[in-house]
Amino acid sequence: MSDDTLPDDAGPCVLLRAPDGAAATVLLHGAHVVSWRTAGDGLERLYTSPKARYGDGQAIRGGVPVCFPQFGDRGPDTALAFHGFARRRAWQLVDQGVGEGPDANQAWARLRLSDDEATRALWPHAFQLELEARVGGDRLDIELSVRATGGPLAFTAALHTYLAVADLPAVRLEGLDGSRYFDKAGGGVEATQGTAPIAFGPETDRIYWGVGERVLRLVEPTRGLTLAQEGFGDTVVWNPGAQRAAQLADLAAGGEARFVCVEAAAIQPPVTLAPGQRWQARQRLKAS
Ligand code: TA6
Repeated sequence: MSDDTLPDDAGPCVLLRAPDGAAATVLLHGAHVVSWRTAGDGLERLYTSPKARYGDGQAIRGGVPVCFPQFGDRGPDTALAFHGFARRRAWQLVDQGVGEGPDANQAWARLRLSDDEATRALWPHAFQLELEARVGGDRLDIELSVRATGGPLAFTAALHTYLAVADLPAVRLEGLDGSRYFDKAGGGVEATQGTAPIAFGPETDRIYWGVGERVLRLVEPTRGLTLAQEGFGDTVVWNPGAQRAAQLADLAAGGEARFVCVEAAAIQPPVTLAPGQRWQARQRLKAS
């Protein structure tokens, strides 16, 4: 998906174009990054479902959903929607530019979601959430920050990144060996990852605890991708497999073979902020 293939109901978006041709598309709805193309090969590196639903209140299947103020149903308030409300709401564009900041070759945009009457009805807290996306060369960096603008805050959060893959059976995820994980698809048990890279088949749905700043590698026969995270302690790995995918109305037939979610997450412990305090965390993707 790119700006010229976005459906009309996707709403307003920000187009990021770096001087070297790398590009990304960020919807104001959910501050949702729906497309990332690297410089040179112009290959789409994110998966966004052709059957994704857009518009007010929708959660888009694919791209980079922002989960806040809870990841899944693991959060401060179990009455909140699965993965929270941030991905379902319209954000504001604060600023965008090219060639400033830490990398002069990157195009960037910063979007913001602040509490309002509707969010306070769901979650009675004052907050300011910001997402900054930076694209250039073979890289996409996404930073999420949260400021407690009223009282103290407690939340969980994630960047639920859908990485495009050519052929799921040939994909391997390296770098999580020895990590403890919660195996949701495997019956809700805790386990330890062995030395073999992760392969995909039936549903994989795992939260790897305390991954911290370990660098992960998504390996395919003809391409690869390096993932790093800062400030996010946990990593979630999800692919629905064929059986679960068949129950997801916003996924096209065979769609599960086109992506793997590798998500930078802050789940355990939840993030706690004192009034006025700010938390920030990043996911950095580098294609090869
Ligand atoms: O991150 C993995 C997960 O929490 C899975 O349990 C799975 O349900 C997935 O997210 C997708 O959730 P969604 O609400 O977007 O359908």
